[in-house]
Amino acid sequence: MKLLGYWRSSAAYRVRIALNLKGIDVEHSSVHLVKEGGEQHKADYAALNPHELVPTLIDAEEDLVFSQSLAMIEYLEERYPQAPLLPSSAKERALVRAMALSVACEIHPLNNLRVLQYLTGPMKLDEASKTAWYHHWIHQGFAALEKQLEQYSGRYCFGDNVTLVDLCLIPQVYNANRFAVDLTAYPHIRRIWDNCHQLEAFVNAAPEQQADAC
Ligand SMILES: N[C@@H](CCC(=O)N[C@@H](CS)C(=O)NCC(=O)O)C(=O)O
Repeated sequence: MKLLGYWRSSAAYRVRIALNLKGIDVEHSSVHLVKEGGEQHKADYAALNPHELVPTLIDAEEDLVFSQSLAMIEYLEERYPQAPLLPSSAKERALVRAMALSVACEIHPLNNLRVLQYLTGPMKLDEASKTAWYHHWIHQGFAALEKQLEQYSGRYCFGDNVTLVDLCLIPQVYNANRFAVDLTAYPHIRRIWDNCHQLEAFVNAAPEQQADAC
């Protein structure tokens, strides 16, 4: 299998954590999101992923090329059930997926590179306004998630086992730190960040550990 990603991509980071937790070895290939206007927009990449976003996962054995990090993680979960990332009951799986999607659908897309570029480009916002936009959506999403963590978290986001929620949360926190968001109001999020970083799978998936980090 081959994962086309980028060291700072939160979505690729989610998949890297899943691969590490499950002990799956894949080839990594870098798609530079900024160089020369972004390699994700080049014709050869767009032919693989018409959304022009990373990651893309290729499983040549299955003649499969697809996008969307959560679809990739669910695919890995089905093919490699070791170190499960979803709980065993339907009720708990629903709760885990809902929390994970609250990061992946309600926070991440609003602060994605192309959205921020659109704000400072065609919409003519200055850097301070762009930063205010970024912080606004992080705070709105994290405040809601913090309440859910109050109810559901244990050592990790959902009880004492790592789940899909942690795979979504940790890259989002990494990104929020990069944009200097004050996370003081979110003690559960900060605690879970610390706990996840006790695990090699998370440490090794971090952007700075990737071969294309610069
Ligand atoms: N929902 C998608 C999001 C993919 C996505 O937004 N990837 C970002 C990096 S985290 C990207 O490629 N951005 C490039 C751009 O905005 O041009 C997923 O989970 O895979």
